[in-house]
Parts: sequence; structure tokens; C-alpha cells
Amino acid sequence: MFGKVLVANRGEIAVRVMRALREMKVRSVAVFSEVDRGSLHVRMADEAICIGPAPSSDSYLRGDKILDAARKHGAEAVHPGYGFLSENADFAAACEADGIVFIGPPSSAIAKMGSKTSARQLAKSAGTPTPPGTEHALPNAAEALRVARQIGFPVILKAAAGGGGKGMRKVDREEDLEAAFRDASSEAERSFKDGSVYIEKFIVQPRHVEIQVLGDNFGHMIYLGERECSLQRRHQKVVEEAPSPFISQVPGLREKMGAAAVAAAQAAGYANAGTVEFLVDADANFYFLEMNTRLQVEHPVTELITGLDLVQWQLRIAAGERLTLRQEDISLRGWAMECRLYAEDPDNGYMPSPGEITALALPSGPGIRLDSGVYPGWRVPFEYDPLLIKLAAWAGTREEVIARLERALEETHIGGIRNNVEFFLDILSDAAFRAGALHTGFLDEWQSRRQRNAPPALDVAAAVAKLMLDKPRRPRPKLSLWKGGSGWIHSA
Ligand code: MV4
Repeated sequence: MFGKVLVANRGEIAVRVMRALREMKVRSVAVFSEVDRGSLHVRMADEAICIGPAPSSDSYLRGDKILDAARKHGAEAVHPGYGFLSENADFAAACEADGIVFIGPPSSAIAKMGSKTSARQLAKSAGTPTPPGTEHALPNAAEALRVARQIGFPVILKAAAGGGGKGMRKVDREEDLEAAFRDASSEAERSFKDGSVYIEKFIVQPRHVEIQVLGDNFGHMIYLGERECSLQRRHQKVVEEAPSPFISQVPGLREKMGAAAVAAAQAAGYANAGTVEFLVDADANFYFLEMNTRLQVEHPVTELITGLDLVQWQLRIAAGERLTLRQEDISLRGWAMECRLYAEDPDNGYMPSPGEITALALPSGPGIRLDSGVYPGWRVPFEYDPLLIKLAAWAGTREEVIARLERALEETHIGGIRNNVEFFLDILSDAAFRAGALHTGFLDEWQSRRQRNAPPALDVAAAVAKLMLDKPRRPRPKLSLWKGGSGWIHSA
């Protein structure tokens, strides 16, 4: 095992990696920007070094400064976390060239999966189902139209260098294709300096289901079940769970998707932890979308149902150890669900809400897991993604885990900044959500349903009067413990 590892990230994920390092008796080196001097990940590290000003292009994205820091502190390996340099094949290659271990897949596998057309070719060659379409960039709109007629509308144009929804256009009708091709291509050019666009048949109302894979450098790879990530807003996940309610209902589907995910990853020469994303339609057909060549934000739900520590396995595999788990050693137990608590205002367009956390009450008790990067008195900087805390719960069944997560959200109070704690209580109380009827358009539909149901101002007084006369619909109304007291009546 390594003696010292540099963590090239910040916030909750840097803290998560340092916890694994501490348990494995490996020393940790934090890197931080000028605005992160007092951040939790710096306090938790054994050593720390400033790598530049607040903008991430001057600090957390500077591979040269991070490698200098690793050499200076004698770190043998770098853990990139997620985001920042985690899927940068050039950075992984620079680590390899410097003799510093990149804790992740080989740079060649990152590059192969980074190109979405190359990833499609690999998946197809491995026998993993992909949506009908092209495995090469389209030369022009005329060729796009020819293929679209062949596979049938609706279609979707995607940036070859993309991912995460940028440079993507759904097209329903022939007459819209030319303009969509131009838009997708110019957006791709602006975002990725590569205007290449390919085409796929559009899968209608799909679920987003991803398979966690784990492989060593000796050719052995297993899958650790799936995560259901259909609840997204603008391609940002909001709630994740494992297992998927849909996959759990279809006999043999998990095993089929698991084998397909492993085959696609192995075709790229993949090792370490990775995630293969699929779209799943209502008839249980599944299609390869892309592969995420990093540890993901939502990895805790997989850890909760498998009992494995993914970060510890990443470290062991990167250090050259064998993956001693066989597929038949993996069993999924119970249900896990995670909410991403953000410093943002759901009532104001999800605007980020940086500032000082003046008070903080966090849940605990049975089945609760917190991955936090914050503490009271700390100031949330505006320069980075405002993810504060991942709140995850585990229980025996889906129904029980929802109740546990509701209870935990009610115990939570984050003072001084806007946050989305109450927004999650609203989602978790939705009947369709509770029924597990999820798909990638769910949150948009939910949002417009909520707006339609908002009563006109004049009716509010009448509605309040009616509520006061009616028996409460729920035996115990959901209420933050930190607002309006506990419900006990105190004598004066
Ligand atoms: C699709 C699709 C339907 N059909 N591809 C969105 C982000 C990128 N990773 C892929 N995306 C999609 N690709 C085909 N052939 C629908 C989406 C999509 C989506 C996928 C997963 C989660 C949320 C989504 C929201 C809108 C569209």
C-alpha cells in the first residue's frame, strides 16, 4: 500500500477519500486554493499545500501544480475525486509519465471512453446494446437526415466530445433536422472546441440506470449492481437510489446489464472503479449511453447495499493488489437512497446561495450516512459547485428508506444560506415517486405539476380555512424540528 497520497480535490469528496486513507493508515496531502484555506478537507489532511487563487482554472485544474505538490510532499499517488481532473486523460498520462500513480483507470481507457463515438464503437464491439445510430461524426446535415430516415424519428444529435447534455438536440421532425444539426455542432464547438456531432435514435421516457464496475490490473472485473439516477434537473442528479425499483422487478435484467457493462469496460482496457450508464425503456430494453471513468458522487448508495468501501478498493487496486472479490461474493442487501444537499434556492431558479453557514444541525441515528464538506462558521465560496452534504439512508425496503430519509431531513437545519432540504421533503412525499414510477423527465413534469397546482392568491385564505377545519391528511405533518418547535405545548 502507498505511504502517502495527494487528494486533488476539495469539499465532501476530498473528505471522503481522506477517511479511507486514514482507515488504511496512509498519510494524506490536501491541496487547496486561496479561498479554501479554512475548508474541512484541509483540516482533515495530514499535510496541505496551497496551489493557487480561487478560480479552479488557476488551482484545482492545474495538473502541473498538483504534480509539483505531489513531488514536493513525497506522495506516491494522486486521487482525483470527481470533476476537476478526474476524467482528464492528459493529466492521468502526466502522472504515469512522472511515476506518480493516478488512482483511477489507465489514461488510455479514459481517452477511449472520453470520445462518445469511440465509446459507442467499443460497446458495440463488446456486444453491449447501443441506441441505433452512427459510431462516427456526421460530415453534414444531409448525412444526418439520411441516417435519421433510416433509424426513424425522433432522433437525438450529440457532441462526440460531449457528455452531460451539452451540444445535444432532440429532433422530432425532418424539417427541424438541419437547424438542430447547426445548433448542436456550434454548441459543441464552443463547449469542447470540437464541433463533431453524431446521431442516435431517441429513446422515449427512459430511466437512467448505471452499473458500478470494479476491476483490477490483472484482467479481473465485477459489477456491483445498479443505481437508479432518473431524478435529474438539467442533467444534474438530485436523488439517487440503489437498487433500481424497475431493474428489481425484471428477473435476470440486473445480471444481463452487469455482464454488458463489464464487457464494454473491458473492451476499453479498463481497470479500477467505473460506471457504465444505460438508458432503460418501459419494455426493459437497455442501451449503453457512456462510461464515467471516475468515482461518482452517488457511490455511497452502492457502498450501503454492498457493504464495500469503494475508495479503499480503488486504493488497493491502484497499489497493484488483486481484486479478491468474485462476482458470486457480491450480494445486495436492503435499499439505499441519497439526497444532494446544496447551497441553492429552489424557489428562485435554484440560484446558488454562497455565504456563511451560521448554524448546522445534522441528522444521525439508525441507517444514516453523511458525506459532508462543511462545518458551522465556514463560508461557502461562490467559485465552486455548491454541494454541501450528501445525506444517504439505508433500510431494509424502499418504503422504509424513504421514511428514514424523511425523518433525517426533518432533523436537518442549515442556517445562514438558502438550501434545498425542504425541496427534498416535497419530492419524497410525491405519490408517483413513492410508487417508484421514475423516468428522466420526472422532475420537469413534477415541477410543472406543482406550479399548476399552486392556487391563485385569492383562494389561499379559503384553502387555509379549510385546512384548519379538516383533519390532517398525514398523522404527523412533516415539519423541520428547527422551525416552530417540537409540537409539545409548554406552560408559561
Ligand atoms: C439520450 C436520451 C434519449 N435517447 N439518448 C442526456 C445526457 C447525456 N448523458 C445523454 N442524455 C440523453 N441521451 C438517446 N438515444 C435522453 C437523454 C436525456 C437524459 C438521460 C439521462 C438522464 C436525464 C436525461 C434528461 C434528458 C435527456
